[in-house]
Amino acid sequence: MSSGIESVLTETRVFPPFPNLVEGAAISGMKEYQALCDEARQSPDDFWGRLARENLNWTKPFSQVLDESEAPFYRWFADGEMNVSANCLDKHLATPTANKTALIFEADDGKVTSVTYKELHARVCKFANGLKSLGHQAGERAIIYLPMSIEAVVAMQACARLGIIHSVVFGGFSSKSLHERTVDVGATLVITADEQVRGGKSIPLKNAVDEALSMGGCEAVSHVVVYKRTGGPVQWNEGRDIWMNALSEGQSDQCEPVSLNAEHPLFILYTSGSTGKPKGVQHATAGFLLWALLTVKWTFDAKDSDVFWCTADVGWVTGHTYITYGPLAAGLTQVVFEGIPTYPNVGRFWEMIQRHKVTVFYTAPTAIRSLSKAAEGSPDYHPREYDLSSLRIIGSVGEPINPEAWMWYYTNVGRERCPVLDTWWQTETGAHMITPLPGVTPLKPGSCTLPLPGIAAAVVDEAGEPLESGKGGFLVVQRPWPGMIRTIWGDPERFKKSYFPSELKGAYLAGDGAQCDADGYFWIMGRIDDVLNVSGHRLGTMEVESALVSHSLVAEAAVVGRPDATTGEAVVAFVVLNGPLPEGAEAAKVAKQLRDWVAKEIGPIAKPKDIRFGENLPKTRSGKIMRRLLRVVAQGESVTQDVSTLENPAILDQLSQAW
Ligand code: 6R9
Repeated sequence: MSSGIESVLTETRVFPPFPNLVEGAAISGMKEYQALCDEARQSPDDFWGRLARENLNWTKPFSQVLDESEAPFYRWFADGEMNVSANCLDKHLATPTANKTALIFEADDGKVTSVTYKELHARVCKFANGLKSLGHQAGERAIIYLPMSIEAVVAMQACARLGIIHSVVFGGFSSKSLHERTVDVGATLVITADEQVRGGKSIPLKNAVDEALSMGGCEAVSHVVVYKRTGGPVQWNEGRDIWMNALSEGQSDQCEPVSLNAEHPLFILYTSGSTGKPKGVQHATAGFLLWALLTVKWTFDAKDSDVFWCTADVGWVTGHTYITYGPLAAGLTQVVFEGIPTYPNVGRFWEMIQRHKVTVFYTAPTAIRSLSKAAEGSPDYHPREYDLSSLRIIGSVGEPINPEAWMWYYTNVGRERCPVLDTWWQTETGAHMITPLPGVTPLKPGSCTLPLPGIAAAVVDEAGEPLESGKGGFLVVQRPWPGMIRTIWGDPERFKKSYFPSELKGAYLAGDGAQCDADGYFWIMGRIDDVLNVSGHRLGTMEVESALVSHSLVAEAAVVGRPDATTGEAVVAFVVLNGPLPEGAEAAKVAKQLRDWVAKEIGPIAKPKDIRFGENLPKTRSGKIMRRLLRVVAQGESVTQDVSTLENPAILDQLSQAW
């Protein structure tokens, strides 16, 4: 299956919307979509103000929609007050939704537990009261390092209820990454579990927290709350550590949601940028929830009868927007999944869709590509062996989906009767930005199609000038929107420089390359910066390089991406050792050592697939590493470009051997 850009650019198939999904859709038909786009363009304040009043419950109404006085530090609904948790839970209590299932949790071993909205509300209140009893309050920061569980949703919602700003760290990140984030965010509270379980294996989490907190700089952390997931062994720090169930036990199931300013930070989520240090993307209370809820309604055309399943982890933004917040605000029943798609077999996803009668399924291209490959080899677990008739919409997120994977998904999972929604968005955008709508958009495999109403997306050149169709350039958003990033935690200058460079005339720079076709459809071409996308996870090349050079054996390292048929991109590292050039078994041994080191420093997702050793790296005479050439070498191709500016052209041969 090719994942190259060539197949995207020659794509001509078009799939019109299914009539049964047009009728009664939240946005029904191209005319209605156009009318909303026009309303947003002509009077954006009225448009967003109306939607904010219609969709959110306010404890204090706002009088101004958008405050641009400190642009690009935009403020939305800034004198209004509300509470996100009240808008996800309390608002349903007086309606029939109170007794509806909110979460169907399926654990790694297949065990299913569910909670209604009323029960979830009670659990969130009890836990919030527990946190209050420890003295935690609005404005503090909590690190959440939990496996997928009902408890993860409870922890996030409880923080939101009290105005504690959460920063979720993916359970696959190392103690070193956890430490870095705990220090940067200035956490006073950590919520974790004894262990997590993936594919039948237990992996410690509490140990990693203990390790992170012992690295120094985390003295502000006064409590570590531990969810007992497996009962595995943990060290106990009396006075600091407390079991999650013990904390909730005996607490009242009523906890008044704190009325918070619309701009109060709801969460900080770290994501990779083009330097070694991840960025703490800060989102605001009201604007984020509005955008999360609206996109659940618009993109997924949410119906009361839906069973929604987003397969992401709450450690990523997709899990924030489309597990913890959006679907609950919309009152949906949703599936929350702990395991991996290949355990106990590669039919796990299809079996779960069948078991829970999932109607809206949202996953990542990397999962689709690996499951399509697996299904061809294990016909018993092919999606055609399962009853997937409950599905009405299937979505994709995280990276470009190549037309071949799109067609496989459309044919085998959607059975040619469900639209594939290729949703383009980012941690920074809060929720979907460019995506098909089931009741509106003719689909073209490989294109994320058209921007949502209110989203002024465009493709521009270096000077910020719009490009004509067919020309590749920078993807930008020319007007602010409520769900946008507010700043980088603790680094407003970096926020301005990364996202609002002065040449672009005030537009938001997404960091992706794109082009529009003659129908105005967007085709995303991947990152324009030094950010890789491995299995839908963002990874800075600099982050991996810093991890490598921090190893005592390594003198210098350069990391590039290489297209990969399953993971989208793979990490290839070029390494110069302090000692002599290793060969044979010695090279294989050092390569393994370095891979394990990267896993320990950042997390297993950052492990280089190939490591290449050289006595030096290809450099220009001024000493710049020629990454362009390294990308060619990484793909196993011979360099045909002009290498006359290279100081040391012979080095390219040395670097072609993969370990
Ligand atoms: C939601 C999420 C964002 C980056 C983004 C882009 C890539 C995401 C995509 C896509 C093409 C899509 N990306 N969705 N590229 N088509 N439908 O993934 O957030 O982890 O911040 O990654 O992912 O490169 O810039 P995040």
